[in-house]
Amino acid sequence: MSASPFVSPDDIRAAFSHAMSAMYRAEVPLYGDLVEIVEGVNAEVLRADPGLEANLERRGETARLSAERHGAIRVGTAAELAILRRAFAVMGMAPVGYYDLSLAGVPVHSTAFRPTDEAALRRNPFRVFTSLLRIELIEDAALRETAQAVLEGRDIVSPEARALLARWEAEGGLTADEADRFVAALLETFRWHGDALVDGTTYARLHDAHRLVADVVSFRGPHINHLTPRTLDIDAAQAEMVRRGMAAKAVIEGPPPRAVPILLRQTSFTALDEPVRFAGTGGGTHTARFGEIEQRGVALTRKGRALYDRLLDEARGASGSQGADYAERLARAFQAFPDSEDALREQGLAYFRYRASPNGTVVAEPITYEDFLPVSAAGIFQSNLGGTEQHSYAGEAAQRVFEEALGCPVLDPFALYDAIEQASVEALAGAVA
Ligand code: OOG
Ligand code: NI
Repeated sequence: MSASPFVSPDDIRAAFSHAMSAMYRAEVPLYGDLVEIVEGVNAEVLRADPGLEANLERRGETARLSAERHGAIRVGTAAELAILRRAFAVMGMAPVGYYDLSLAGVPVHSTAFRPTDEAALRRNPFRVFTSLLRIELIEDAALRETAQAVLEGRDIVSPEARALLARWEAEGGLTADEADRFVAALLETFRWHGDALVDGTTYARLHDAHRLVADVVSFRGPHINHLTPRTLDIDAAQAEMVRRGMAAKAVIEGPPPRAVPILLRQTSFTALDEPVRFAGTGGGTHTARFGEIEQRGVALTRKGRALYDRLLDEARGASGSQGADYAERLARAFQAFPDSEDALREQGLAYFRYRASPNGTVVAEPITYEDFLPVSAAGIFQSNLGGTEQHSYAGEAAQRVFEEALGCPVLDPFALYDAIEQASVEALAGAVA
């Protein structure tokens, strides 16, 4: 077997995820505290439950746990989205899923760039929630034109990153040295710059249209706005955040606490006020970057997801609100969601991977959810925009427009989980035959 001269996309992704984490830790020291809390809680959970530890170990999840995180960025134009799609492809990350957030009053739509096959996920599951500004939702035509001009005048990817990207596309890979240079050059795209591209008056007008519009348009590039480590017990991690005096979000997004975790639970601490220098003269502060933690559970089938969506609606009520009794309402609504692995499997609500145990019996293991949740994402956006203003956009899902900007269709997450489950069934049939 001749060795490939190229570094695997999985290794480039792992290096990139590591570099992002180091950069964000330096930019937002509270992120380092969050990582520390999560590591402490995870070690404690594993110590208290050796069965869980063995389970995660066998599924190859322990190794990925401490390296696991997701990030989020926001871009302004179709061209920016398209070049990032190409850059993420170098790292084995493809766009999965479509999230329309306009209905929640946020003028963006989004996808998640992530690895898609089992081996790659096990190696490093780094994912980036990527949102595209829907500039047409800025009502003031003059402001819309100003925003467009600012966005068209910036280049978010450096010449070096572009050159290496072109090389990867032409040669089908990068050597170790090129991969190192690519990671370092692409990292610059996501760095925070306190010097704005716009003057103070323009910033204020963009901010009045929507805080998010100011965040996307005013700066040199799509700074990483949070990086999220994965915890095994989000309630314990949240309690520790509060104990340390972090401004944690009041409500944990997603399903209630359960014996068998499903999908994704998330919480965050509110964004920092950071100093900004405006073009020309003057300065101010900008609120954009924050910290978040997440706990991941089993992926749900279409049927399971429909039940989740229905029960969540029920808990939120007609107003879609999360009032003081929300935790109670959520728990009550989700009593209708079966809470054992057997019931989830027998009723076809969740995805499982099947394998033969050493004594020949078949074991079913939950397949981890790798994606995001639109209602939760809207809650995370809102809690971190710093304000209380309510917007509503008559947004209808615009998936086709998004995909045109992206340059390809997004992958269907259900199809990916189906394929993983199906492959395990076939491998099992092969083993028994
Ligand atoms: C993304 C918010 C969504 C999540 O984990 O659901 C998100 C953003 O604020 O840009 O990160
Ligand atoms: Ni997030």
